[in-house]
Amino acid sequence: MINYVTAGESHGPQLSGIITGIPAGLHLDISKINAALADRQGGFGRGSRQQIEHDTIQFTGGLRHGVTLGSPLALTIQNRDHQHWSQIMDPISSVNNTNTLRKITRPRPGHADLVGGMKYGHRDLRNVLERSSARETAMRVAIGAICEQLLAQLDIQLVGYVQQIGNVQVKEQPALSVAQIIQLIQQNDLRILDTTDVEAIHELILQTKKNGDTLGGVIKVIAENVPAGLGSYTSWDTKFDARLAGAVMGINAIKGVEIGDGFSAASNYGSQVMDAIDWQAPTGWTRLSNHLGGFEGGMTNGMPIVIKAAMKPIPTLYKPLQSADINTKVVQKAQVERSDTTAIVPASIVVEKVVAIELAKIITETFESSNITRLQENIAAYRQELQNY
Ligand code: EPS
Repeated sequence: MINYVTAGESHGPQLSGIITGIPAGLHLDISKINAALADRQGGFGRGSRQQIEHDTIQFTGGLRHGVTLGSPLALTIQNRDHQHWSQIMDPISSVNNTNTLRKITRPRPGHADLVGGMKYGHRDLRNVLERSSARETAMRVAIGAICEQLLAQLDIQLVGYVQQIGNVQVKEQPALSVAQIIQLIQQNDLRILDTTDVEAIHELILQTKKNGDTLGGVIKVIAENVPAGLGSYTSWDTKFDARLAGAVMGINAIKGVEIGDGFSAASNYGSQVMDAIDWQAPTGWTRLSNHLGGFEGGMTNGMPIVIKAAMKPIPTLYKPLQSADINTKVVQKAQVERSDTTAIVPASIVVEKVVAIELAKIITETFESSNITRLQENIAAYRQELQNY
């Protein structure tokens, strides 16, 4: 079964990741992992940090000649910006002059700064900010890109894209396949389907930046060809939709998660929300619609998984809100740190990769998966069995 852990501070020497449970024998395309990392660095509305970083993945365990060994994969991404922070963020040596530490004492509302400091007893809130920074998501994207390659070997595809930026809702185009969505969103720097509003959104982001403010948005992920029956209705903690929602909520700045029609289903009649069942040869069981986003009883039902995430605006404001100094307790403006105006585009890649991780996790939990060929055989046999149920 897959598990992972990440470590590393935003301006520390590097990000590290360990992932266990990836089957042996999986040929990894390293260029695809690096492409995902480059995509996460892009998007309109990013700050200047991304001009410094050129995220690439290094393997220091679990891989031989590009093929997984079944042992833990050890991953590294360098923080190039660390060279400008080498004294401030030195893991071992202390600095002589504490004025050079770039201490944070005026917490930013909406960031982890204040509560993190209170909980861990830090008097320099940089100790909180450095880890709560969304820089960490680079490693989750690398791990998700590995999981996505595993899923591709099982004929499962997924994509994450942007549906809304600030209050601008992008027109949806119904019944697109994952491949068609990928093709469309690669043609603009907002990862949106319909380009009518690209200029208006660019203008909105630029104006927001000028105002010293930030923007959030809505992300949608679709996963196709997921076998039915992942997760279980038998106990609350075995329901896969709940796990998936939890993992997506675990991404920085995500404040809402919706599966299928989600909140809007609450105001419709049952007859408008349930997906009628059909059986067709040779594919077998299906549904005539997908209001429930690929889940019934906490289990995948074979329809595409549709999950949406609401991202709040970034809490670092160039025109800061009221805060108070943790030492003097004097009420004054929050501290300003370099940041992005919006990170909705990178976040759409992060949500996609986190969904990939959770899918790979539940699959390797459900099926014997020491070796990729055996896993492929197991899943093919299982799909066949379901078709004839
Ligand atoms: C972030 C603040 C900014 C972002 C960072 C997330 O970092 P810096 O202060 O170094 O400019 O660039 O995101 C990344 C570094 C990244 O790779 O996504 C924050 O406070 O969360």
